[in-house]
Amino acid sequence: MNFQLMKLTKKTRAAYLVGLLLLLFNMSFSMDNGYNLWLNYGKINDSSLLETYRNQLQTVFVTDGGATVDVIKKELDRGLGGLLQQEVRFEPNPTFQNQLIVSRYADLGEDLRTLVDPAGLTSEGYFIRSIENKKHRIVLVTAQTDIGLLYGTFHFLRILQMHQALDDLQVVESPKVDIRMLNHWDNLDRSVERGYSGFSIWNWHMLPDYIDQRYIDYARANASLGINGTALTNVNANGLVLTPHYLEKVKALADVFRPYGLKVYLTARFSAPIEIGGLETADPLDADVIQWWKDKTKEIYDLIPDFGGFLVKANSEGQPGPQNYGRTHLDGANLLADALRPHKGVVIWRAFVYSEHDDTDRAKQAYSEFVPDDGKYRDNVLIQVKNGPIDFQPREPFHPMFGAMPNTSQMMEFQITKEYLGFATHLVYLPKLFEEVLQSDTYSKGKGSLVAKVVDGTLDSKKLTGMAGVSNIGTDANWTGHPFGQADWYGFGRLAWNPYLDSGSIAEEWLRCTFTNDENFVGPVKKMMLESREAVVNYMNPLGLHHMFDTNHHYGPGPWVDNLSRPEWNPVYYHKADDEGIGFDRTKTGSDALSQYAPELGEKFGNLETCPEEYLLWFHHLPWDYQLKNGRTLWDGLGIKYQQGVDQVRDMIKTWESMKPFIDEYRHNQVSMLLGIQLKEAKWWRDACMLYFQTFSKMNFPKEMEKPENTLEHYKSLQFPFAPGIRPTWN
Ligand code: BDP
Repeated sequence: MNFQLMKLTKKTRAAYLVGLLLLLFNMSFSMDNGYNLWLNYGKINDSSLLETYRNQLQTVFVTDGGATVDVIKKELDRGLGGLLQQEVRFEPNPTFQNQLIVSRYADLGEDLRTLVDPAGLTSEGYFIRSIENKKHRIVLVTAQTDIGLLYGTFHFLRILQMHQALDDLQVVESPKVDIRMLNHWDNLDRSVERGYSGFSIWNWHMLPDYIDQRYIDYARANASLGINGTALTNVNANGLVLTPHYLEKVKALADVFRPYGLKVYLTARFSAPIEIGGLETADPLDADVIQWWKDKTKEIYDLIPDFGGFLVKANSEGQPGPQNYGRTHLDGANLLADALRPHKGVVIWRAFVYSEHDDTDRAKQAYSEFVPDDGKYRDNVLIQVKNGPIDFQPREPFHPMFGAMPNTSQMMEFQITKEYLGFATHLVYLPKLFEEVLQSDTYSKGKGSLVAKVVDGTLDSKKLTGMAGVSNIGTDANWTGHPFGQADWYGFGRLAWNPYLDSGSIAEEWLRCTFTNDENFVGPVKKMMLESREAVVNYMNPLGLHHMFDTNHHYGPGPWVDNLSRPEWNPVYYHKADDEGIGFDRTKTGSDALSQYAPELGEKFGNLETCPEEYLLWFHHLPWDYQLKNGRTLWDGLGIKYQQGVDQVRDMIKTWESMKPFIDEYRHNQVSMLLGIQLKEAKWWRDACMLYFQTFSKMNFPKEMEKPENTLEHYKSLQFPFAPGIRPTWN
């Protein structure tokens, strides 16, 4: 190549070089694989804005400090260097001349101190202020702690990413929730239960000596949102992670995460004292068992002094637990709480329990097991409750335990991975779903007792609060499989920081930071994201239907499945379609699950006049010719909703196709192909469900509905033994 160039004239050589550079530039433009997530510090193309920023941020001063301060400097170097496309000039001292100052509150000079009031800041909070100093400008980021400074730094960079003015910054932020964590359902063999974006990012085999760059970027991404905890392992736990061999590996991860404010948690298998401890029992009241957990916990803290604590799934779906010994969840949780207390750790005990030996409505079982013990749990126990009473469905009413345990710390559990919402194939913007749950009114202390207030603890003055999200992260180049899956991780983090944020603003932030600030892109794509959640409800589970997913892998429709060993694992248990009608009667005439809600809601949902149609078949079994509010029969209404879901995906495709000019070809193309699959699968859901329900209703499809593309027999015959995310064989 060089030799060839040598023979060309100077002019042609220059032309070749320019061509080559353009090609490289184009390639990088058209091949963004999404690895940088929303921390995309691409150059600001608006030249006047770039000039203004460059002028206002001529130098940077960062306070002295340890590892977290080093991280802050690195992030600023990367962020400002990328956005402003110039070398970042760090000054050893404040110059107060067009400078960014990042400094702990205690280190500020008197003149700056008077400008901020630290009283309102928690240890993780921060201020960002712009200050005029004679002819100069200062942007000040200050906090009580280094972690607060790190969070403030990320927020500041986001302001630049979103091209906002620096002239009048008055940001005061503190997280509203204490524990903001991801739950990885990752197994030690690197498979991920309900994971659709590759393998587990934890390379257990090569830890502790090999530190993958991904661990660092994972910590950066989480810190940029304020996520401060990560449970590394599956709730269907393997006791091996508590053995010295693995704890060394966990320590290596904890050491990487520490400067980013990210604490490590582990799932504790309740029978670990037997499996790895050599005891004969795991009875929570047995003296040897109590001692074993104390010793094990101490061993962990000797390695990881800031270890967060244990996350436990017990007596649920075959997992061992205190009930194996005739004890209760309370006994189990308090056992671990006592072991953790001297080290300031917490137990996060999951309320996702239901039993095949209990023939009451599955939706009622968790409440019945936990609520009577309200107030008896130790103060370092949090009960982690899924957002809805069944299981992460496209739509559920909020879980009745929210608001029903005023004297126990409760933690929200959302699922970020889309087990029941189209895997990593469908574009469904989950923060819209999270927002709906958080904004639901429990009425537990009268009107306005929002789930968000239970989560942030303000409703009952709780001392310890938390929100968890089941991770959608894997080894895929872009972390989440679907490029828009990143928005779910992002949105979860933002809502964990502040459960009152609105999902629209979050979508906008994410789009601007991830793709572009071009309004022609942000407006339509934000709209598409916000509508995508209702689309999936329509084409999968309209009008309050739920859990109609095919067996085990949960890929696609299986409303006909009725042969599984446990009744509540069969979709027929949930829709109860028969010749008379369809739906689960949870009123007094049925399972009476409604009585677990506040009386105001019991009345509202129980009365057909006032029950919102989106929960209709969740709470009622209704005849096929029941008349909906628009005058159409329930049967027609179902078909119309299914069709609407399909049409909404068509609209999404149309919107996305017109977005081509605004973003890189690579991600545009990825999303286009995925939307194509989403459309195919939306039709599959519509056709399979409507054909199956027609065997009961015996009515014609409404005229609005397109003709099914295949027969019911065809849909029933589909098998997917290797669908991703399948449950591994549990221990
Ligand atoms: C169910 C999943 C299963 C999980 C369980 C849980 O299918 O893989 O183990 O939730 O949350 O939805 O424990």
